[in-house]
Formats: sequence, C-alpha cells, structure tokens
Amino acid sequence: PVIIVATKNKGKVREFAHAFARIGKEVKSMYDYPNVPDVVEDGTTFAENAWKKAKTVGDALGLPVLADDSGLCVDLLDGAPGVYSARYAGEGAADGENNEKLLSELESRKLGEDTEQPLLSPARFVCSLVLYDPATEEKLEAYGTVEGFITSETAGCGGFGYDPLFYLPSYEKTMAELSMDQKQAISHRGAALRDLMSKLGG
Ligand code: ITT
Repeated sequence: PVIIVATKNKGKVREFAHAFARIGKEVKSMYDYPNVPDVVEDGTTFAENAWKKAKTVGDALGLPVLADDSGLCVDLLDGAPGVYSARYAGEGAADGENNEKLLSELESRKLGEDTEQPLLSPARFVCSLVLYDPATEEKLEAYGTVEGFITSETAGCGGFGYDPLFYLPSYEKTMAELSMDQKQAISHRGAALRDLMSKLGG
C-alpha cells in the first residue's frame, strides 16, 4: 500500500509519511521518481496549482497521485506571500530567507503607518490537496486552513517553512514548537487530510 505524493518539499514528505503511516500506507515522493518533469506552478490559486501538480505527475507516472499546494496568507500584507510562499525571497530561497523577507516586509509596513502597530499580524496557513487517478481521470479535492499570528522573532525548530514565525495563541507557542502529532491535529495540512479522508468515506 503505497501513496505517491507529488512533492519535492521534504517537510511535506515528513508530514505525509507520518500521517499515512497511521493507516499503514507508505509514502513515496518525487525523490523516488527523479525522472518526473518539474511542474510549472503558475496558477493564481492553491487549488489550481495543486491540480497542475497532480495532473502533470499523475499523467507522467500513469499512477494515482496526491498533490499539495499550500502557503501562508498574511492580512497586513494583503494575503501575501500566498501562492508565492515557497519563493517569496526568490526562486529556490531557503526557509530562513523567506522568513527574513516576511519580517522585513511586515517591518516596513509597520513603519509606513502613523500609529504604532504591533508586529503580530493575523495570518493563516492554507492547504489544497488533489488526489488524481489518471486511469479513471477521477479527481478529488480537499482543503484545510489554520488561523494564527506572525510573531517578530522565530521560535522552535520543528516543522518547516514559516512555522517558527506562526504563533498560535491557544498554545502560546509557534507551530515550530509543536510535536508533529500536535501540528497534524491543528494544521492546514492535517485539516485538509481529514477533509480528504471523509470524502473518501473513511
Ligand atoms: P512542492 O511544490 O514540491 O510540493 P513547494 O515547497 O514548492 O513544494 P508549495 O508551492 O505548495 O510547495 O509552497 C508551499 C510553501 O508554503 C512552503 O515552501 C512553505 O514556505 C509554506 N508552507 C506550506 N505549508 C507549510 C507548513 O505546514 N508550515 C510552514 N510553511 C508552510
């Protein structure tokens, strides 16, 4: 029982492997299929990009695949970085560079205001999943989101991406300070996976 996830993001691979292990499924990623062509992620929505990844990779392999397009939307930045989350500080940017870019963008917004604004800005993570079977051309979409705030200093070393800056008031911790089980219980990806499972009838 193998599930192929159309991703090269190692943080996503870890989380999917953890989640699917619970139901006895082994996760394979694009690291197991190095000949699959890169997907051009030029969609304007998470759902559109998830579909592009699922369709491109599913058709290339001739096997069912699960694709994840996700990102961070910050209110004070009018929803940025959004679908550009992975490359906010430039193509191939490291997580740390994206986090620095986020803080500097927020800092400059804050300085642009007359009134003193706290750096804590409401934000949400969003995750769109698409499960696609090229044999039947069946496509199943799922979605999840989690609300939080962007803090001014990174904390924690779990998770990946913007997790060290994503503060959850109910835990008084950032997403990067949670265990993988805790993150999965509340995250956008965990919620999207539960949505997917319920649509699959399980
Ligand atoms: P694939 O397309 O190969 O899956 P990617 O990293 O390019 O990998 P996306 O285009 O979906 O994937 O971009 C997602 C970015 O959003 C990711 O690189 C992080 O910066 C951020 N992100 C998504 N989920 C996150 C999470 O759970 N925690 C922190 N940051 C996350």
